[in-house]
Amino acid sequence: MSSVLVVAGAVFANGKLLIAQRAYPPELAGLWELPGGKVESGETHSDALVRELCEELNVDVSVGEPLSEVVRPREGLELVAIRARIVSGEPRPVEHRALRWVDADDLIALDDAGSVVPNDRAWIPELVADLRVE
Ligand code: DCM
Repeated sequence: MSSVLVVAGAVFANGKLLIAQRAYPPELAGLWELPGGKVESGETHSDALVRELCEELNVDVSVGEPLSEVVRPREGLELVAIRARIVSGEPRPVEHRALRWVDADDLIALDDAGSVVPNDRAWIPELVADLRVE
């Protein structure tokens, strides 16, 4: 069985992190995530992230270091988050309901409120640590 690999972008700018509110499926709609999507065959993680953030946010990004936590919610699904910075464009929610720039306290509050996509919760400590030094 081939497994699905998802890359998600931790986009930082001006001391904040960009998060996106899902519009679908119904069980995830309204929850916040790091934007991204599936790596297609022949793509590197970096290629896939650049493509996904162009499609979803209409921005060009430069790709940095991955977060250390790799999320494996079930057999055959793996999610990797990679730090990125916007090189050109102003992000807009092409596929999401909304976008938001958050600081560490905002992110913790959203998580405490149960408003973060379950798969992405494992990244919060590392994202908060990054935001504290941004
Ligand atoms: N996904 C996730 N967290 C993210 C991005 C994606 O859990 N930050 C999951 C949701 C879907 C799959 O990855 O199961 C593919 O994402 P999408 O529907 O956005 O293409």
